[in-house]
This record gives sequence, structure tokens and C-alpha cells, in this order.
Amino acid sequence: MLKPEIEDGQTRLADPQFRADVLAGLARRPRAIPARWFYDHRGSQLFERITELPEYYPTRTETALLHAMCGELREMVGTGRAVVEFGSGSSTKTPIVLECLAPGAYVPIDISGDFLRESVRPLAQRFPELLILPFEADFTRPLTLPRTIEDMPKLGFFPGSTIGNLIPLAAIDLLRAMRASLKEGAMLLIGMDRIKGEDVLVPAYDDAAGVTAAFNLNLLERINRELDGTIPVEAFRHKAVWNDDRARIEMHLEATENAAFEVEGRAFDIAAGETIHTENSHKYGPRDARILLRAGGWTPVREWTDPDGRFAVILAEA
Ligand code: AVJ
Repeated sequence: MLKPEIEDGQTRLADPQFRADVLAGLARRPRAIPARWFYDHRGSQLFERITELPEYYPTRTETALLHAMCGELREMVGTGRAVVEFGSGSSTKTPIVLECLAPGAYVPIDISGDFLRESVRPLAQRFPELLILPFEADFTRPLTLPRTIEDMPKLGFFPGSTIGNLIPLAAIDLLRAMRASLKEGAMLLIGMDRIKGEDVLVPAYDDAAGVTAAFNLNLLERINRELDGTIPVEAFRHKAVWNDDRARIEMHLEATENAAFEVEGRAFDIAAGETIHTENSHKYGPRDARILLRAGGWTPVREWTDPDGRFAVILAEA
């Protein structure tokens, strides 16, 4: 049954796709639930805290990079494009790019209308002259952008190495969908996390303060809250491992003892040592990143990295 949930003062129904993904994901072997379900209200707050952790280098590295590269970026991209951000634009990176490029319009695309409206408000205040056109849509499929920006060349913006959440097949599909949406003459500015030593990668996803553990475990709490679950959260522990063959960090929730529970009236058993796979974070070497972009229909034209080569921001054209 769908159950109304009280969250930040509003009554909601559990997302039917969340329900379907959780029930199917717990039933399959290996068990796996897509990472997109981390981001309920509490999960989004915990992710904010992750971006400020000393071990989590991606956000601060990319932010510094965007500041440092602004002059060169402006030269290559010009002013007057429509910046189309894939994701709600609630990050601190959005104003850096808007400040730098003085675009003709800004179009944040997100599947959650609530997140969109929340993120647009402070941007509208900070950039009163800017035409902001929030667009509620699923950007994993090609979409028709607002008529108002039809004649403006587009710059897609996809920061944060969010592309890394997808397996390469899905990443290529997404890049192609973006190309179809943005049309000819478009450019894309995308952040990708680089391959590096496990000594840096693993702590970034398993921090000393336990914030990433709480972020991962919150998924079980969300299932209990929204899907009438009885999962004993204390019987699970956060695990982050580097999968070298696939060049990705994997996050899992490992059962530390045998457990039996229900979700939406369905019974599940998990044995001690078994895991639920909750996230992939793929890392790309310089050539890997360029091949991925080309496979998705984009030609890399310029890239910027920090002095330690931890993170790359790549500019590509359609
Ligand atoms: C938002 C997908 C880029 O993979 O680094 C951070 C999510 N998960 N810590 C990442 C995340 C655990 C993050 N992305």
C-alpha cells in the first residue's frame, strides 16, 4: 500500500518507482538498489555534509577548478548561450558558471519540481537580470526545451561527476540524450572524477566521521519510513570498496548478522555477510573520459584538471 509520508511539513505518497526498485532490488541476487533513491530530504542533507568532509575531495576540487578556468572557459564558450544544467542547480558550482559566462538564459532541469523551485529562488535573487526557466523533466530521455531559448546556442552543464553513478552503457545513453536535447552547435561542460589510489578513493567514501555511512544507511531508514519496512538498521554496516576491474567505488550495505524483515508486506531474509549494492561511482582516466564522451556523440575540445590530477572538467562540442 502507498502510505502518506509527512516530510518537511508536506503530505506525500511514496514514489511508485521507489517501491518497485526496492522490492525488485531486494529480491534479486546480488541485491542492488539504484543510488538515486539516496536523496530524500535527510539524504540530501547528509550529501551536503559529505561535500564538506576533509576526505571528500571532488566537490572542493571541482569548485576551485571552475573558478580558476573561468577566463579560458569564457573565451571558448562566449557569452549569450543558454546554460542548461542537468540536475536542479542547488550546488555552489552553478553561480560560479553563471557569474563567469553571463549566459542569455539559465535552464535547470530536474525531475523533482520541489528541488527545482527551491534552488531557483536564491539564484533569481543573485542574478536579477538573468532569464531563468526551470524545467521539470526526466533528462535521461531526449526532451524539447522551452521555445524561448530555441534560437540560442546551448551549453549543457553536468558537474559533480554525477555521470559516474551510471554504468558505461547508461552513461553513453545519457550523453546521447543530452546531445539530442541540446541540438547542433551545443557544447557540454562535464565534471568527471579521475582514477587514483585506493588510499585516497576509499576514505572519500568511508570517512572517519561516519557521514557517508549515515548517508548509505539512511536508505534503509527511508525504506522503513516510506514503504512500511521493518528492516533492523543496526544489523547493517556501511562498506565502500574499490572495484579495480571496473574502475569504480562501490558502496554496499552489509548484513552483520542474519536478518528477517518485511517491506510493503513482503518478507525478506538476508544472511550475515550478504550485501545490498547501493551505489557505483565510476572513475575515468584521461583517455577513458574522452572515449566515453566520443561514444556519447561529443567531441572533447578542452580539459582542465587540478595540479594533483584528481578531478577533470571537460568541455566538449556536439
Ligand atoms: C553525487 C554521485 C557524484 O559518487 O561521489 C558521495 C555521491 N556517494 N559519497 C559520488 C556520493 C557517496 C557522489 N555523486
